[in-house]
Amino acid sequence: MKTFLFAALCAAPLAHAHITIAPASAPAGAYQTIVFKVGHGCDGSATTGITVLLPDGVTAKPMPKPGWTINLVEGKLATPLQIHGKTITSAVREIAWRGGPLPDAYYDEFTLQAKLPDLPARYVFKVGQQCEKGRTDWSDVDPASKTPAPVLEVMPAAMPPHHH
Ligand SMILES: [Cu+2]
Repeated sequence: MKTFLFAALCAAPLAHAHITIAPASAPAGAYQTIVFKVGHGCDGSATTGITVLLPDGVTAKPMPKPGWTINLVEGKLATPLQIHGKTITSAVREIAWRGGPLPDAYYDEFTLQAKLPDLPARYVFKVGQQCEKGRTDWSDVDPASKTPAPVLEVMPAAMPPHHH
């Protein structure tokens, strides 16, 4: 009985899948493939655009997607980053896919490769969803919100093996 109740509670968010991120956690400093999963449109209207805002400390490249064009917006970094031994002061901050339309009855995924920060923390990826009618901003930091922003938990990188 307890098990059943637990399963039912876990299944509830899937029924209304939002826009979610996978994986939910990844090691600090990794080059990580991140997938944004689009579970439905805006109140039944087909999706025509997805815009991902990269959190401070994260740089990323989008994976091209047939039927969708990509627009990158570069901006100044709040904190300069060291990449390949070079100091980077500006980088892509916003990745937008336009296309579709992706009907509300269908599901799709938008992929990027991110260079994760060395600092373990919860990184919030605000996502804008444009639709034929209206839009939804997945930008609330509160996970209990109706429109929570996808969050990636960056974990401490595993210690390198060493010899005794
Ligand atoms: Cu939803």
